[in-house]
Amino acid sequence: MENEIVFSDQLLQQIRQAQHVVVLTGAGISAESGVPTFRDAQTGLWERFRPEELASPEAFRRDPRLVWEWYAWRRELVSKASPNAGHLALVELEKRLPVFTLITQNVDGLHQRAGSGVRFPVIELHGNIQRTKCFADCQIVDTWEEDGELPPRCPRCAGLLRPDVVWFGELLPAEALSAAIAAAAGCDLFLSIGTSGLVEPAASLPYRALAAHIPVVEINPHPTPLSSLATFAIPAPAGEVLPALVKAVWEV
Ligand code: BV8
Repeated sequence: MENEIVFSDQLLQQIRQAQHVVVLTGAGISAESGVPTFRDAQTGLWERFRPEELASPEAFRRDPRLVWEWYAWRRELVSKASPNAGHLALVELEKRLPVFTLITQNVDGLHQRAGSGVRFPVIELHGNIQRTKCFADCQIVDTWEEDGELPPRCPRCAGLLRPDVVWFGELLPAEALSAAIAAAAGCDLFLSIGTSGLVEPAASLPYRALAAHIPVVEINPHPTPLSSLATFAIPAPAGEVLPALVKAVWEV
């Protein structure tokens, strides 16, 4: 078969023998679902903004309506997207491995829609765009009055509503981050998939695995700062690599 991906026997053996595999995903795993990554040019009316200019409390304070509408556009985009073969292969890994920890930087919820999180909860480091919270008291809000004003107001305190995501300059959820750090340093194999590795503290996770002498696999069609340090670097799309990897390991 042309372009068949060949994996090293060492990698296949390591997965077969692993008790605990950790996967960190970034926007690249959702690229094949049609969800633009952060490094892709913003499309349409958002092309004149950089994500970092919109994904921050300062941007929200400066122009809450603009930020709310950016997230509404992304929510719409994500709701029309479907999990791809890469997401589904990670569901297989969760089913087949003794222990599996999926850590995601993505806020699109596609891992859960694919079926991840049944045996082990998905660790969402940066929140989830489908959840909304009050900017004033940070409490999650499920329903609110739509009176045409954007952003809508919190039904409890009339504060502005915002997406339940971690913005630049905001702390990550402490429990999620400490679980991710513990998993990265305590597993047998760490896979970094579809991330440019530029945003901290998520970007430090593969290096924590390397520091603990845990083999690290990178799956990314483009080089990143991790590529030269990873134990295995597979320069190909996740939607192709991951199903082929599951097939090669379990000969399904
Ligand atoms: C924090 C949610 C403590 C929102 C996101 C100065 C001032 C303040 C802070 C900082 C500072 N300097 C540094 C910082 C820390 C800052 C940071 O890291 N900044 C960067 C830009 C330098 N981090 C923070 O602020 C974090 N909080 O540190 O708190 C603190 C507090 C105050 C002051 C200081 C410190 C919070 C970071 C979280 C931000 N929120 N998302 C939203 O989504 O709207 S981050 C967002 O961007 C994503 O969640 C993701 O994490 C990141 C994008 O990264 P990737 O997922 O890797 O996506 P990217 O597009 O970059 O890359 C895609 C990759 O996929 C590419 O490599 C591509 O080749 C590959 N690819 C493409 N197709 C495929 C593929 N791979 C596989 N298959 C394919 N088919």
